[in-house]
Amino acid sequence: MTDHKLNQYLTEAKTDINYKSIDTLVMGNEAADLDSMASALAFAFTLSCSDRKKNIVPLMPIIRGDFKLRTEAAYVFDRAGIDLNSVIFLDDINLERLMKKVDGLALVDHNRLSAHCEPYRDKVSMILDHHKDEGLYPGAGTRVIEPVGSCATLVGEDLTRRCPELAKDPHLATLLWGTILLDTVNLAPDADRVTPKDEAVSNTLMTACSLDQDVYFRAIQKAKFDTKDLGTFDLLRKDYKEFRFNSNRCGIASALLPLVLWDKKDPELCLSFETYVKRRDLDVLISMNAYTDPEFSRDLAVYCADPAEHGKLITFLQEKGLALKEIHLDSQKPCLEGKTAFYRQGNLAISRKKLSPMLDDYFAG
Ligand SMILES: [Mn+2]
Repeated sequence: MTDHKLNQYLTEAKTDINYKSIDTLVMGNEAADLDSMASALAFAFTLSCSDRKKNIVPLMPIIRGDFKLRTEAAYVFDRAGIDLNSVIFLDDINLERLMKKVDGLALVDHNRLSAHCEPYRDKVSMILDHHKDEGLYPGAGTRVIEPVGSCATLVGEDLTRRCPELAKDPHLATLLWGTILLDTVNLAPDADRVTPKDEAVSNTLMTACSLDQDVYFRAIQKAKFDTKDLGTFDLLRKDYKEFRFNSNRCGIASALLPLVLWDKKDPELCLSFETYVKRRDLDVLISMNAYTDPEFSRDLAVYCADPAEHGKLITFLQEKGLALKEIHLDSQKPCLEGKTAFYRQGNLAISRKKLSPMLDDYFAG
């Protein structure tokens, strides 16, 4: 660990936030996926290496406890030997107080501030991103917005210009290369994500890693779908969106495992759903479970706080063509007086993006 320059930098940056003013705070997007987090760390490290006098700090815009939910990020960070204690998460700081000491904001992997950061729009000084350019923050001095497969590619390109010796750092390369591989589906042309620039940067980084491309990619991909360390609450909040439809609060989780497997992990699944609903004060909780076993499949779990609502909602969803077929899970007793039920979803085309407007219709009627 002694020769881990990235960790040394992160440890220093974390200590310094308590004493020094911050020249640039580097932040990824709110979803905090691997690309966002890796890009923020690597870009902050690059800026710091290119000007040692500057105090550059990366911030992960999620709480520490949520990091493990991003199982692919946890895996790549681990392969890169990153000491998580040196990484700064949202609950390690007081954002409002910290921002008073921040001079410039560097946005990576997004080019529009999240709602809670909007008050700091005048501080945006740099943007490195691969999403659609929304044309905001014209005052930003550095503005690299290109539709490449991964923001990590732009960070990698930037570091070869700003600080060429960093491209040889095996830990940094492992972090960025893994991110590019995941985002471009292993640089596969048919996935329609990879660009010549992703390939070029990937080739540069690869030489600094002692890893086989296919083996590394498959391991990251496997980690992404690995739910063995996650309990029901983690599975529900991992990829979760909450909606308000005409005064009804509705949570829709997207999970990556079959309900039969979830039932084996948690024999008290119905009760766990009820606890989750009570904590979030929901009227309806839906879990959409998509997985490949061996064919692509979808399951649906529906919890309604009001049992009378359950039948009506299911009838409505059937009319909308979801083709639900009720399944009975081994360990679940008749579930909480008709509040919870589990289904196989025959219509594979209905994702959360399509389900939420349907629910909006339902509650409007
Ligand atoms: Mn991205």
